[in-house]
Amino acid sequence: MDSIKDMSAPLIVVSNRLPFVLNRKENGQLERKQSAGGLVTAVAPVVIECKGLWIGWSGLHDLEPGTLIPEAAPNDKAPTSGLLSSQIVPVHVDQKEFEAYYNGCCNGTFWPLFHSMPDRAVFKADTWKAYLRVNEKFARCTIAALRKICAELDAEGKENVAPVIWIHDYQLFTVATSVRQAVEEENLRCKLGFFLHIPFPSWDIMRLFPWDDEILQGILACDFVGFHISDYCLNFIDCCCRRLGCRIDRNNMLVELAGRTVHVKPLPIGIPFDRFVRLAETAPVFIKDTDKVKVILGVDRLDYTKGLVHRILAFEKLLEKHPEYIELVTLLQIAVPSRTNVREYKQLKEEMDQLIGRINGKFSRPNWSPIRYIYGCLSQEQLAALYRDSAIALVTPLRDGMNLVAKEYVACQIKEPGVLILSPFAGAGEMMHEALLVNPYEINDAADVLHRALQMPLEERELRMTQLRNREQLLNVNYWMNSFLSSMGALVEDEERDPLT
Ligand code: ADQ
Repeated sequence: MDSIKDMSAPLIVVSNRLPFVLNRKENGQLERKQSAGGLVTAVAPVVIECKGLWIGWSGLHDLEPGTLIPEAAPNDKAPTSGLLSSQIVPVHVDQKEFEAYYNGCCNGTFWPLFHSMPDRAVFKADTWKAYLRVNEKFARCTIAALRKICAELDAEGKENVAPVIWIHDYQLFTVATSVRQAVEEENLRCKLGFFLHIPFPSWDIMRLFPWDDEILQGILACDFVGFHISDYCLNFIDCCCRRLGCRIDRNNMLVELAGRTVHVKPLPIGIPFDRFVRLAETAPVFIKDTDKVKVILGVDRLDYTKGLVHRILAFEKLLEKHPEYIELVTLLQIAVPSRTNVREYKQLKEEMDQLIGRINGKFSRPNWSPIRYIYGCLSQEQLAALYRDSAIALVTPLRDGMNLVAKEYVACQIKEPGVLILSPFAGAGEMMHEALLVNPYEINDAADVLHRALQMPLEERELRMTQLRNREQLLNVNYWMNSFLSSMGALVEDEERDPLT
C-alpha cells in the first residue's frame, strides 16, 4: 500500500508546528522554509488533495493575528509547496506563554514522564495552566475552521460528510476536549483522531502527574486513538480504567466514556522508504576512509532519552576488551542540537563533550581517533550516505516512541549490508526482530554485541537485513497514514489486504 488513497472528507491536521518553518527576511517579508520530516512528506499531499487545512504554531511569536502566511516560493519543491495560504491556520502563542507551555510543561513535564523518567519531570501548576490555555487556543482555531468547512459542505449538499480532524502528539493532549464540546453544543460534525508519537507510560508513572485525568479525558474526547505499539495502547487503556473508571475491552482495545466508545489501535509509524533508497543510490561518499576503518554510526537528537552517554561508554568498553580494534573501528556520533535553552539539555551537551574528550585522549593515535562527533544538522542526502557506508548503526535509546533512524539505516543498506543494533526500549525494537537487540543500560553486554556485530559473517548480515528491509518497505509512512485514516473510516475505499495479517 504505497500510494496515498482518496479521502472521503476534508482533513484538518492539528500539530504543534506548521509543516514548514516560517522565516522573516531582512526586509520584513515572510517566507516559508522546508522542514523535511517523513510525517510532513506523507501527510501534506493528502491535505493538499482533499483541500484540507493544517493548524499549527508558525514558529514566530510576533506574528499579528490575521497575518496571511505567504504562498510557497515558485522554486519550492517541498511536499508542502502545494499547500495554499488559505489551507494554513497559524496559531498565535506569545513568547512568555510559549516558554511555560512548551519548555515548561511539554518538555519539562510530559517528555520525561512519558519516557518513564519521572525523576526528571517537573510538576508545576502554572506551566500546566499555560498548557491548558495554549491547547484552548489550538482548539478555538480548530473549531472556527470546522464551522467554516461544515458550512461549505452543507452549501454543496454534502450534509453527511464529516470532516476528519487529526491531532498530533503530546503538545496537544487537551485540544479535543473543547472541540468535542463545541461539536455537541453547535451541532457540528467531525471525526476526531489522535496519534501519540512518544510512548504512553504505565499507570504507575502516569498517576504521578497531578492532573492526569484531564489528559486522559482529552484523548478520550477523540473517536480514534493511535499509538506506535500495543504496549502503549494497553498502558493507556489501563490508565482509563484505573483513573477514570471507564469500561474497557482490552482484547478489542475499546474504551467507553460517557456512553461513547473510543477505538484504540497500535499503528507503528514508518519512513518514506523509497525516498531513502533513492538518496542512498545517488548520495556522494561522505566518509572517505571506510575501506580501512569500519564505522559504527549513531544519529540522534541530543536528548537524554536517546542513551548517548551509555552508548559511548559501551564503545569505550569495546576498546578496552578488544584493543585489536584500535585504528580499525571508529564511532561516528551525529547529534542534532535540541531544546538548547533547557538546562538538562545544556548539561547533557557538556557531559558529552567531556566524555568524548576523555575517551579520545585515552585511545587516540597520531592518525586515528576512536570517536568522531558532529554536533549539528546534516542534509538528508548526507545522512543517507552515512547510513549507506556505515558497518553498524547503534540505535540504543533508553526509551523511544518508535525511532526512525533504525528504519532509515536499513532502507539505505543498498550495498554490502551492515548490522543494526537496537534497544528493546524503542518502539522499533518491537518489530525489527532481525536486529541485534541490546539493553543499553548493560554496558558490558552492549560492548559484546558490538563485537558480535563487527564479526558477523556476510551471509548472516544479508539474511537479517533482507528481512528488515522487506518489512520497512511494506510498512512505510504512507502505509501508516493510510492505516490511520482508514481506521477512522476516512478513506474512499479500503480493499487492500493488511500486509500484517
Ligand atoms: P524524534 O525523537 O525526533 O521523534 P526519531 O524517530 O529518531 O526521533 O526521528 C529523528 C529524525 O531526525 C529522523 O528522521 C532523522 O533522520 C532526523 N535526524 C537525526 N539526526 C539528524 C541530523 N544530524 N541532521 C538532520 N536530520 C537528522 C519522535 C519520537 C520518536 C518517533 C518519531 C515519529 O520521539 O520515537 O519515532 O517522533 O513518530
